[in-house]
Amino acid sequence: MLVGCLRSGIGPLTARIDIAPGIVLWRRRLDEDAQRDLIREVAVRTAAAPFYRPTMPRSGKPFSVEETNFGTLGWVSDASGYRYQTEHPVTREAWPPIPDSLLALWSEVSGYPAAPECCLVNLYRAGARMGAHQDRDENALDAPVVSISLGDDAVFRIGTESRRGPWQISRLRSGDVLVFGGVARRAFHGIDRICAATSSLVPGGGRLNLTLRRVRQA
Ligand code: MD3
Ligand code: FE
Repeated sequence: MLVGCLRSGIGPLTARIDIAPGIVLWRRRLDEDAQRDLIREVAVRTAAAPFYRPTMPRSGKPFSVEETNFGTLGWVSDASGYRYQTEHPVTREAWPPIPDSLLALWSEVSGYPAAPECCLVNLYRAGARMGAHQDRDENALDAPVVSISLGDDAVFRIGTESRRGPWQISRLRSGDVLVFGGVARRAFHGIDRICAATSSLVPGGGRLNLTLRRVRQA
């Protein structure tokens, strides 16, 4: 049993916490080895599909977060709006494939019968944040979103379908996996701040977040 857990990168200290209806937090679901393996898989892919800084619809204001994607569809934002597209907006190349380890994780925790099409990768250097928003650019709203945290701790905010809250604040740490489904799928959420230098995992420092999403109806 222990060997099986270690082999699949599931930390022996992983714990399932039910945060709210539809939200499951798997603390330390990825152990240190699995976290380092994932960092290497990200590095290989971002050499071909580099992080870039998206801009806000209408205002054109740059995000504080840098982004790239893996999978057949990537989420992008620019002056003309939010959308999913098949190519990297700077290189115009197809996005690199989603790592097999993340496809396996999706199968284990999502309970969804079809594979994710998008792995959005968010890079938070010190000072970056993400304002409260809903994820509503997907047609497959019956599929959950699975989020993996790597590197520095983050202060995470999760609310309801109302922009006004109420809010629950929690801390996300390296190796944590969050699953949002059902009534939580349309909840407002955001990253208030990054706790700088709480981890040395990410080259150059900061936090990486990978979110797996099904975009089209299966
Ligand atoms: C709750 N990312 O990329 S992941 C995003 O840590 C995003 O980078 C944050 O929000 C991050 O859109 C939070 C957790 C998350 C992702 C999707 C959700 C929470 C969600 C969709 C519905 C409800
Ligand atoms: Fe989001």
